[in-house]
Amino acid sequence: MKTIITYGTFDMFHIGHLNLLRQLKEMGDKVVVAVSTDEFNLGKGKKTLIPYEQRVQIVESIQYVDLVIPEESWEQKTSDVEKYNVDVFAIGDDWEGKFDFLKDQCEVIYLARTKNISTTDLKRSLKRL
Ligand code: C2G
Repeated sequence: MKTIITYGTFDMFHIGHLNLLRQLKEMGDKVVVAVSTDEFNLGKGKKTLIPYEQRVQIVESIQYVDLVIPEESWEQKTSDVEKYNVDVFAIGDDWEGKFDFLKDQCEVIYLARTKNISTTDLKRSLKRL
């Protein structure tokens, strides 16, 4: 049983998020997704549009996802990898190199982001409507 974990806000869920989660399911058997809480996001300087509970429900309904947990701190990744017997940590390459410290515990993979879509762009487009 190969377990993959990833972390993210998944605000205004879009094809970039779906492409990432699909790739994770193709890589392993169990996909664990840590969804950033609203409070944690404020710490990232990100104001989420869609509240945490709704973002959890949306991610939980994605066929590629097996388990959703809260992301509440930067530090939890190390203990999550142990707690969920994670084989692979994967995230988009906008984070390239940032989580290499996990290489002592599991494989670390940075996946190419989907081009021409981001929550930031979606918010900007909405403002122009
Ligand atoms: N993503 C992608 N392509 C896009 C947009 C996003 O592949 N066009 C990926 C990101 O690289 C990330 C995931 O989708 O792996 C979730 O993106 P965000 O919700 O923007 O995640 P972020 O706020 O960067 O949170 O501890 C890590 C952080 O919680 C990551």
